[in-house]
Amino acid sequence: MTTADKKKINPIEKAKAQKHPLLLKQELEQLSQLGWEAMDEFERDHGLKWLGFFYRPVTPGKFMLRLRIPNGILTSSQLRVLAEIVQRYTEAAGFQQEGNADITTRQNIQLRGIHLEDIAAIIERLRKADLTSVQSGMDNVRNLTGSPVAGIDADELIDTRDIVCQLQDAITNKGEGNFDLSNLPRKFNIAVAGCRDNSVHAEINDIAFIPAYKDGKLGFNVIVGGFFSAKRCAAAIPLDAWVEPDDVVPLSLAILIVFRDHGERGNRQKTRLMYLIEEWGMEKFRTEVETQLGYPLQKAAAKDEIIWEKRDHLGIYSQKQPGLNYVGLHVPIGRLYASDMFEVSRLAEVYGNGEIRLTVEQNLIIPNIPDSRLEAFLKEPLVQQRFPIDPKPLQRALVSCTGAEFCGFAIIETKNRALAMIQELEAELETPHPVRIHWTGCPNSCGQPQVADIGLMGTKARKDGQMVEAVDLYMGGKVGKDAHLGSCVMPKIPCEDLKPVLRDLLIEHFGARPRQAAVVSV
Ligand code: SRM
Ligand code: SF4
Repeated sequence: MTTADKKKINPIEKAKAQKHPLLLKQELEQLSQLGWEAMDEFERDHGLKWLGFFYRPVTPGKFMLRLRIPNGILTSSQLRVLAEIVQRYTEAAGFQQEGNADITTRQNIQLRGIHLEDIAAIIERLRKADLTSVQSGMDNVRNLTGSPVAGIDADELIDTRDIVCQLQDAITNKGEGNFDLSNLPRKFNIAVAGCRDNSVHAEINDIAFIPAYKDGKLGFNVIVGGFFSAKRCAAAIPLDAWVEPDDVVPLSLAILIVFRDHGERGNRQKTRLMYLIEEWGMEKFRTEVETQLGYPLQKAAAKDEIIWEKRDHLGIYSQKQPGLNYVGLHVPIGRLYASDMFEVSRLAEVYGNGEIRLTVEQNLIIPNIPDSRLEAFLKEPLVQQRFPIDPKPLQRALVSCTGAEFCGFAIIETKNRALAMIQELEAELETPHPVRIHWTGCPNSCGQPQVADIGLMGTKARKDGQMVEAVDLYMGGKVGKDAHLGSCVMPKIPCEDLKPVLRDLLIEHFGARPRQAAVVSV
């Protein structure tokens, strides 16, 4: 990068320099009078994302609201507030069914159909419910992920809940908005793993904390710079640092400040943290972080404690608290309707202690169900009919990004297609174990195809002289211990030709058998 290049700043930076987008919070009344059509384009399309409201060119006038759910943990009353918000928009959003929401690949929730004139009231409602959507998009730290079974897992190493909440409070100024940490050069992801199975996909975060023992003490090794983008994907690399749990917040803030003050602000395809680390080299990066932190970092522990295969947490598990269980429910492609959200809230209250947890596989967990209540819980219609605890193996591990239904970047439709195709494949094949199939509608990789057994990334291909919806097919992604990224093995498969390709792959590589044959051999 030449000095001249470094001085160039991109248009988003210019707009941010003119007015900090968090200031929009004070102008919501005027904006609602103005209407979304007349709003300044930057503020509508980008600025409002600082408050968590995403303009959707696919559904103009109906915004998406991205929450922050630290560590993926929320209460039944919080979920009910979200259900009420979404329920209002059933008609307005033009959904065939009632208002909807999605569980995201960062243990988070997004709501659809929001009107500009309701934003101020929604922000106030969220505040009263101890929720926030602030800084959930654009040049901000995204939802902070942590072990979904923190504090309840009998085998956990470090309870990540408090750490993640403290970090969220520091980054967002307790949900009110933090001017100091909301003008980063680009988006930023942080994950804190507390168990042995890398339930947060540590390697794809800008900073990840991974449990490790040093001199008999339990803390975290730190890896940095992981990211996916349309142009490049990189796994995080060691910072060569080990920290105690109390150091997670100060170290994260120090890294964020170094990134904020020194990160590239030119070509937005090259402004993620990894580019700064590469420009400086890890030694200089680490030294700058230490200077910002005000004390030297300890060297990394020789090994970390990620020694298990990744768990999906679906099914029934005894908690570390005797007599209590957590139950993981499968939410097909993460899609929730208002009625589901009300029902999940009710179940969490009637059978558990009102707590609900989300996973990066877009599923949910209801914890704290006493042994004596399990049987009744499992008979509930929502568990029996909508969100099973033991779905079929292909459906079990299906993940999908938003895709063309709501996302302006999408090259293809994902969620509905993914679900329909998996149902057809389940009908044709008997698969001995789950196969993690991840769909993502464009190369931005929100659906993380690089961590899947089979990843499908939206693209276009030419078929019979026509451009058609297609996928690049990825394989080899490994999660849990020894995690590594998969790569594209088959480009440009038209979606209409995909099913037989998947069928063959499932048979050749994952032990699937045609159902007919399975019946015959029995
Ligand atoms: Fe993402 C942009 C959806 C996880 C990489 N992502 C977008 C936008 C905001 C684009 C837009 O404005 O339309 C999508 C909103 C669509 C919508 O209406 O829902 C979007 N991303 C999602 C979600 C909802 C996918 C899902 O269905 O679960 C996930 C929300 C997470 C959250 O709760 O905050 C989501 N996005 C991810 C991940 C996965 C992760 O974090 O583990 C990645 C790859 C990891 C990473 O960021 O390094 C990811 N999203 C991107 C990128 C590429 C970033 C880059 O450096 O180039 C974009 C485009 C951008 O930022 O310019 C993007
Ligand atoms: Fe949208 Fe592309 Fe992300 Fe899917 S991968 S949500 S299509 S930006």
